[in-house]
Amino acid sequence: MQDAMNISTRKVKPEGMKVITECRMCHKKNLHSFLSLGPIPLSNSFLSKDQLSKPEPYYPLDVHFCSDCGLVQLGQVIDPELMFKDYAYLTGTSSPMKTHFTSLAKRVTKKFNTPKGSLIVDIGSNDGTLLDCFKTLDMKVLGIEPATNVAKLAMSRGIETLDSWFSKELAQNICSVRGKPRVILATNVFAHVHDIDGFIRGIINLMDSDSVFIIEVPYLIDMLDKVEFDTIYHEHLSYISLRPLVTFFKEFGMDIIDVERIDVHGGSLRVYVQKDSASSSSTVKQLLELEIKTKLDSIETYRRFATSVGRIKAELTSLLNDLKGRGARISGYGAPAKGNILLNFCQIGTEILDYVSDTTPFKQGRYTPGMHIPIYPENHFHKSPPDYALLLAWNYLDDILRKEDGYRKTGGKFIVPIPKPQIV
Ligand code: DWN
Repeated sequence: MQDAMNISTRKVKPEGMKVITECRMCHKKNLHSFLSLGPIPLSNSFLSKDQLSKPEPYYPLDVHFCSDCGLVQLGQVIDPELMFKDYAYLTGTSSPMKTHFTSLAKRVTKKFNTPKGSLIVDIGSNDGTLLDCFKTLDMKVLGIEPATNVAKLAMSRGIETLDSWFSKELAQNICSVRGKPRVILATNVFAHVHDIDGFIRGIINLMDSDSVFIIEVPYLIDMLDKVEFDTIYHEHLSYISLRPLVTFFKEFGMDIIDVERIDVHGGSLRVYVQKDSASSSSTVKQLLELEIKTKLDSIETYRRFATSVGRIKAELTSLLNDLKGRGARISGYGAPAKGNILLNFCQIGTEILDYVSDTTPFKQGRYTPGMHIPIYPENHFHKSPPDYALLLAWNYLDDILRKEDGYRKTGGKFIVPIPKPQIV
C-alpha cells in the first residue's frame, strides 16, 4: 500500500508522551514487549481540511505483557489532555449502544434493588446516553466527563455533568454535596486510566457499604480469540483480564462480587465490585479457570497473537488490492477509532477507499488520521453505494447488516476484516 502522506509531515515521538518502565497495576518491572503497531497517529484525531498539510504527530504503539501480574498494557502513555479534552466519540451516534445501555440500567437497578431517587454516578459519562437510561428509571444522575465539548452536549440534553477529570478530591466534593451514590459506573474508562491507584482511591471515597462500582472493559480473551488488534490504540492503556483485576481490587479492600461476559465492543467484561464483600459469584471462578486454560500467563500466547496480526494484514491488503485491481469501488463503513488503527497499520488509503461514511456529525467533513480519507455522512453511502464496503465498525456487524439489507439485496457486499478477512 502506498503511504498516503510523505514522511516529512510526520512528527514521530512528539511531546506529550512518556515511556512506562513498570506495570501500572503491580508496579513491578517485568514487562515483555510482544507487538508494535506504530509509529501511528492518535486514532480519534480526525483532521479538518486545513490540517492535512500540517505536521501530524505519530507515536510509537507498543504492547507489553507483565509476567508478574499478567496485565497487558501499552509501553507509552500519551497526555490525556491531548486525547480526551476535545473528543470525537459520541456514544449516542451508535444506536446499538443505546440499546445496550438501556439494558444495563434495567439490569443493574433490578440486580441491586436500587430505590428510585438513588444517586447514580457515571465516570466518563460522554454524551449522557447511559445516564439518560437511569433517569428514565427515576434515578438521580450525575456525569463526570473531562471532554468539554461532550460534557456540554450532555448538559444540553438535561444530564447534569461535571466537566472535569475524576479525582479523589472531586469524589469527596460529590459526597459532601450530594451524598454517597448507590451505583458508580465506568464503562470503557478503566482501561483508559494510567494512574489506576489514584482512580480507585477516588472510587473508594465515593462508596459506602451498599454502593456498587461497575466497570465495562473490552476482555483480553475476546481480543486474542478474534484477533481484535485494531482495538489496541493510545486511549486503551490496559487490556483487561480477570486475574490481575481480582488482585488489584483486593489490595484496596474491594472484592469482585460478580462478572459477566457481554458482546459490546468486540467482547467485554462487566465487573461488579463492592467494599469488603464476602460473596463472589461462581462466574468469577469459572472465568479465572478459563484464563488459566487460555494460557494468559504465557508470553507465547501473545507472540502467537502478534503472528495472527501479521496474517490479517497480509490477507486483507491482498484482498483489497485484488478487488481494486478488478475495478471495484470500495468505501469504509463507520469511522471508529479502531478503524484508524486498521487503516494505518495496513496502510490502506485513498488508493483503495474512495471515502468513509459515518453517523457522527463531528467526523463528517473531516479526514481520517494518517491516511487522510474523506469522511461523509451515511446518506452519501446510500446515494453513492460502492461495490464493497470495508466494515471498520465490525463490532456492530449484525446491526449494520440488518440496516443495510437494501444495499446487500442490490449486490452490495461488506468486507469484514477480522478475525479473518471475508466478504459477506
Ligand atoms: O473505548 C472506546 C470505545 C468505547 O468507543 C473509545 N476509546 C472510543 C470509541 O471507540 P470506537 O470509535 O472504535 O467506537 P465504536 O462505537 O465502534 O465507533 C463506531 C463508529 O461507527 C462511530 O463513529 C459511529 C459509526 N457508526 C456508523 O457510522 N454507522 C456506527 C453505527 C452503528 C452505524 O450504523
